[in-house]
Amino acid sequence: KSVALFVSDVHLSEALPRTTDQFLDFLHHHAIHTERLYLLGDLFEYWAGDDDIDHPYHHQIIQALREIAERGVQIFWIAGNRDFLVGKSFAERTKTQLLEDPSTLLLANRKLILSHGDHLCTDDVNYMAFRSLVRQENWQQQFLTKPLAERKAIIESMRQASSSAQQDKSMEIMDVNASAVAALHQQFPNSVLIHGHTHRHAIHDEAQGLRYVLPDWDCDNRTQHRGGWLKLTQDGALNFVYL
Ligand code: OKV
Ligand code: MN
Repeated sequence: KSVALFVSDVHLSEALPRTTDQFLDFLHHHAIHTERLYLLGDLFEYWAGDDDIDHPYHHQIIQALREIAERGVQIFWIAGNRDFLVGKSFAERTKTQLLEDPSTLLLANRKLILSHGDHLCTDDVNYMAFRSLVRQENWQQQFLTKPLAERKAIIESMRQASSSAQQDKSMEIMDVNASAVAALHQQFPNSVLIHGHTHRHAIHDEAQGLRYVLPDWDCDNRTQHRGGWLKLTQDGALNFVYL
């Protein structure tokens, strides 16, 4: 039995049935055999609010998470930039503990820093401004007063706008900022940083410490790489496992 599994950027969506099946398969056949499951953001392509919890598509994901939680797996959640509107109702339904970004902990004698990773992309000044706005309690309360259908329409239009703008943006601006990473390592010395978001799956052995970047999934438009997760075992070993 492993100590923990770390997964991010599954981007679950009804439009991606292969990805959905792979994730449900991951929960039933792999996550069930770990002590702790860490969901490190962007599990969903987007989350418009906890009042969308009973949507049949969401219901099957939530049931699967709850099932493994009831069978003894401790589930933890760090919000991504797509599913930051996940709230207490989702946490209660899935028996998941919501964590701050970043969160630090000691597991299998390893000091860990867990983050989604978007907060480290400080070169993307426009995104950082947007992030600080939408992460405000007031802003979210206000946004959540809008009808669900209206919120979904707003998010969908943002997605359409960004899919054309993203092409112009240099790839560099989308990666983490080296100084932001160094600062985090300095704040929590001798720790391994685990994050996702950038879709630049890698292990970085830098002066300040190790950085494990989780792979994104996307099993429907399978291109360069495969999805997977990071596994921490009793001996403190960290290994990627691929679909
Ligand atoms: C994804 C990124 C756009 C980077 C918005 C609630 C809000 C979800 C959303 C909207 C944007 C994801 C879902 C997109 C990633 C960008 C620009 C830069 C750096 C809300 C829930 F605000 F309305 F409440 N979003 N989209 N970027 O267009 O796919 O990662 S997105
Ligand atoms: Mn992300």
